[in-house]
Amino acid sequence: MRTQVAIIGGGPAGLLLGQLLHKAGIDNVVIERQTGDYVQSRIRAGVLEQVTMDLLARAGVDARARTEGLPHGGIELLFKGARHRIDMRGLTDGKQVTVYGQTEVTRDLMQARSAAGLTTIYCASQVSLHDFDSHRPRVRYEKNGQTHEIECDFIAGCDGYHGVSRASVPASALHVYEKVYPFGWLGVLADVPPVSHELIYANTERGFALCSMRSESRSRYYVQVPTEERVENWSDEAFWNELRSRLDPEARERLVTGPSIEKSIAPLRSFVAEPMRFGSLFLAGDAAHIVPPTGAKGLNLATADVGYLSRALEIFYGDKSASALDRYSDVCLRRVWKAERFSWWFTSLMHRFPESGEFGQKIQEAELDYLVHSHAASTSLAENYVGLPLEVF
Ligand code: RFL
Ligand code: PHB
Repeated sequence: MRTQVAIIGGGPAGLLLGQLLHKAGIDNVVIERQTGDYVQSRIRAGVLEQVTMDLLARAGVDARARTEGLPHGGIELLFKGARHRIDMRGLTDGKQVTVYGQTEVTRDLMQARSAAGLTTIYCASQVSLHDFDSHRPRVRYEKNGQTHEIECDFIAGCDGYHGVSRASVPASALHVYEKVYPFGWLGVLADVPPVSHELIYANTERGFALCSMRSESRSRYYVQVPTEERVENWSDEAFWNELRSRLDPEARERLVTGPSIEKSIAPLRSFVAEPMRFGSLFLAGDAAHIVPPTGAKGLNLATADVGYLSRALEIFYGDKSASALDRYSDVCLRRVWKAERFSWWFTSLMHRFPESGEFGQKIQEAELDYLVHSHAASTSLAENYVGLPLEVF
């Protein structure tokens, strides 16, 4: 088989890239290790920046996100037992985020891909990347006991943190920056109405908590737990009790509980691999960088990467110029590092760090007090949360 761009990974980054390229008349194939059902069932991100909404529109897959997504113009910060609203819309000239689950984004992209008749190879095993230091790279994989090969012009590595793309690059060509946090998020999804109409990020002496949602009738809640915690140790009742203990009295009163639909623990990590391009191989999304979820930036960074990559490939095929492809890594990394900084800062501000003790808690509370009362500090939080603008090539 031959294609212009072989996309490794059929998560949101790979699928969105495929759709953007298709719109630009660039042929592509997506190679995914899992089944489509598996990809669609992963519960992850929930908050889309305007930049992501604009990219979904460019790809022609924003209809449902626009009608069913919930526009949010503010968030609430809870500390010392009281909630304070950050008016993101007011502080950023009307910008907002859209609460719309990654599962739904993935579903919309999968439907658009199959409606357009584009090739997606699910259940591909032993995926391997070859000759990406040349202009004739190839991807090999096995399916149903047979080995297949795809010849292409470029490979897009959109296969997430554990994927094969980054792992195929010689270690000496990569610089990896990493910070692992000593805690994770225990998350629960439940068909109960959200405790509040906006997201609540809580700093408490028992640790961080987040009240999020997927719709008016489906809630997503998280509590900080030690890294070594196991999800089997958490009954629904234990989870609700812990969440309740981290809320303010009014929210505690309003919290509606119910059986969990999903419960899992996500470790927290900051990670960047530089550069994001090796010859004909381009890394995008979680394959190149991870942020802790506190700032809701992971999916949004992934969509921004593929927004740049699709434009650079359009310029390559349309204008016969490789100049935008040559700038891809630098342009992405500038934005990536700003999101890394923001996510690290917001994580550090909101979580309980075992080693920092009472002093650390007091310092966090003082910073939060400053943050919610200082126009400058609130504006900085708001403009990062709604998402920094995309650079133009
Ligand atoms: P994905 O989603 O991991 O998709 C990669 C795909 O590649 C496939 N794959 C392979 N395919 C072929 N061959 C191989 N060898 C392969 N190895 C892997 C995988 O099966 C998969 O289908 O990466 P992508 O597309 O870069 O997307 C990134 C996002 O998924 C991620 O950044 C976000 O979910 C992070 N995140 C959040 N981001 C936000 O922007 N806003 C949020 O509110 C938000 N909340 C979250 C989050 C992540 C969380 N977890 C579980 C880590 C909340 C949580 C709890
Ligand atoms: C979510 O709804 O899953 C979510 C929302 C905000 C975050 C992280 C996750 O910062």
